[in-house]
Amino acid sequence: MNLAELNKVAKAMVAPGKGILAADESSGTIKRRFDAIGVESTADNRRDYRELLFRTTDAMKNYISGVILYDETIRQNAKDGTPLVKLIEQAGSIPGIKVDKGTKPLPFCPGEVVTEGLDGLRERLVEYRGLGAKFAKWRAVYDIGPRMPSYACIRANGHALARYAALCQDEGIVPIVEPEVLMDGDHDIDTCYEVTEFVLKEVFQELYYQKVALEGIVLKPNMVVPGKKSQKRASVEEVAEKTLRVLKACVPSAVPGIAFLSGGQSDEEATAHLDAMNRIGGAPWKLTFSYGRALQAAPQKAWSGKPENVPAAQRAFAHRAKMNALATLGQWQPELEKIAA
Ligand code: 5MM
Repeated sequence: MNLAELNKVAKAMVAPGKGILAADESSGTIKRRFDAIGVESTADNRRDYRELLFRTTDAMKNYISGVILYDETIRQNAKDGTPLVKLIEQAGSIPGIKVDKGTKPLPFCPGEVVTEGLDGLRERLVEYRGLGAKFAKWRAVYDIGPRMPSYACIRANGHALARYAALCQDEGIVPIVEPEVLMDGDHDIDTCYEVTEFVLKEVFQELYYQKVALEGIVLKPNMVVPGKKSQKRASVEEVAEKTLRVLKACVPSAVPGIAFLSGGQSDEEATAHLDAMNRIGGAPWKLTFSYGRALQAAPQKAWSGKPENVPAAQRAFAHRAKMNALATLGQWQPELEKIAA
């Protein structure tokens, strides 16, 4: 492991004023997204859509430090034959790859899941590195419910995340470590805080046991928010304060950066929360975004599968990328949302 190189890549992924585009929807997820806009999920349509994002040149150059790809996309060429990975590199952005194989039911833990994909991972990492990936991503999922998440779930997922991260570093690839406490359900913000704290403590313990160098990872956590169905809503300030508090309690300062997932927040909420945290300031790590839905919902809707809508979709993507880039600097203002990109 060349720790200096891993640290260099990790720092570039969380560079101030930039963030990560999560475009690693698996086949089932992208089909659901396309269904919502009335587009058939064919390989060509998936290629056309992702190509339009990666060819949003100014936004990619100025605001997107890295792109998380799915296995299909890292092998795909643009319409003119240019590999999609090359488009990302030409924009000065870093290609990465989702390497987990999704979730499976966890034995004896009804309703809970564990992320799989460790078997053969080293070989896949070697192949992905050859295809241009400099970082990888693995997502663990924790649902909040009655007696959930269980300790079995927290331990199994923490262990898998650490095994994945160690393999990545051994192969010279920066691991994005993504423990996602879901915001489904009716729990309040303090329950989210408690579960997030337990999950993060376990993840960092496991990373230590597996000898992962924290200087060479990027953490991708949820923010501390109330469940979507909770009657008790939280202000932007409360979310920012509680998210920062739990991270300070759990994440060592050796970690170069934290790139949040959006998790089902609205586009503007995800931006406002990130902005508020960066306005508070004083954190030992960079705080940025690694959004999927909060970056892509607007361009997907604008595109709707029609070639004539590509410029509008690119404007929508550029706008969200710019808003979130400003949020990484604590310089976003709600009024900026009204100004067309
Ligand atoms: C883009 O979605 C990613 C892949 O999800 P599936 O494996 O379920 O298809 C997902 O891991 C994503 O990177 C993160 O959840 C963050 O995305 P959001 O939309 O929560 O910002």
